[in-house]
Amino acid sequence: MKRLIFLFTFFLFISSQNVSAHIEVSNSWARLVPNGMGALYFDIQNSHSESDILIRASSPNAKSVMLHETQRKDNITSMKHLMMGIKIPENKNLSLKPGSFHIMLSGLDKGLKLGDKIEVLLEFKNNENITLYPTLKIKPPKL
Ligand SMILES: [Cu+2]
Repeated sequence: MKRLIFLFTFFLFISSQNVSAHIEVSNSWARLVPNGMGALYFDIQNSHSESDILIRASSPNAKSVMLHETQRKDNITSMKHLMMGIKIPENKNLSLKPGSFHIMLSGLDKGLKLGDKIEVLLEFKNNENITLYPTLKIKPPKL
């Protein structure tokens, strides 16, 4: 019981640490590809004087959600799983876009179709979590 109270107090302490919201996410959309796979893209604006890290993403609509970067070497395209997260430099705008950083979705709910929205939670090192509701598309929306 003591341990529980300690954990609870610790949790209160953590949640009272005011993590100011300096991360903004916009223009989110997700590409739906066959076999329950998909990729999520968006712009992240870090308006803080310190860098931040997108640590992980998760979704109730997908079995697996991973941070990826598409890389091209000697005309071979591959995807790198970014275990350490994606760094967002201070006072910078970082775009997750086709051919670059993206969130890989696999095992998407069956029955999802173009135009549907999914729910994705983003967790940052120094910012509160952000929930996105990107629409499933095939091609990037014209911005
Ligand atoms: Cu990928």
